[in-house]
Amino acid sequence: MKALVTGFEPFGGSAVNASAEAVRRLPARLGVLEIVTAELPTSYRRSHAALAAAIERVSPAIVLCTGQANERGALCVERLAVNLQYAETADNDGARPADTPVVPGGPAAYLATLPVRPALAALQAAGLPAQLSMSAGTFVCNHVFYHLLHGAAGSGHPRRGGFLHVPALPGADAPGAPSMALDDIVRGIEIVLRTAAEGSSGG
Ligand code: PCA
Repeated sequence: MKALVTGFEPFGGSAVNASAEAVRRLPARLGVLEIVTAELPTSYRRSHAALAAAIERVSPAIVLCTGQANERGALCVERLAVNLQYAETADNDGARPADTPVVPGGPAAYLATLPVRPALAALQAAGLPAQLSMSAGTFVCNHVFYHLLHGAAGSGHPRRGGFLHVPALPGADAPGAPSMALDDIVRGIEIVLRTAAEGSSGG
C-alpha cells in the first residue's frame, strides 16, 4: 500500500519548516506502507498543482499532508478543511487573499477521511502531546487540505486523506514559543500513517 506524505517549504521569513524536515526523515517503508514524500511550495497558486502532480505520479491509497503551525505546542490531527482563504501575512508568492473561496462553488467544508480518533489515541498512547483540531486555519495548509479532499471526493483517490499540523522546532521561533523535538514529530507522523494503514476510514 502506498502513502504519499508531504511537508511545506519554509514561509514567513523562517529558515526551516518542521514539516519538511520531518518528512525528509521518514523511512521508505513502514510496515505494509511504501512511503513517497514531496515538499510543497507555500503558495496558494502553486501548492495544489504540486500535490495533484504527486498524487497522479504515485497513485497512493493514503495521503497525509503536514505543515507547521507556529503557535501550537501539540501535534494537531485536523478534522476539517474549509472553503475559505484569508492570509494574515503573504504566502511565498506575495499573495494575501482576503475571504476568497478555495474552490468557487465548492462545498463549505470536507471532513478528513483518515481515522482521526484512532490516530489521536495512538499518538497519546505513545506519550506525544496531541489533539484533534477543528480548524487548519485559512492559509496555505487549509488550501492544500481542501484541494486534497475535494479531488478525492471527485475521483475516489486517495481513499484516505488527512492533515497533521506540527509545532515549530526548538529554537526556530521566539524564545518560549511552543515547539517539539524533530524526533517526536517524525515519530508522530509515522504513528498517524500506521493508524491510517490499519484503521477503518471512519472517525
Ligand atoms: N504552515 C502554513 C502553510 C505552510 C505551513 O507549513 C499553514 O499552517 O497554513
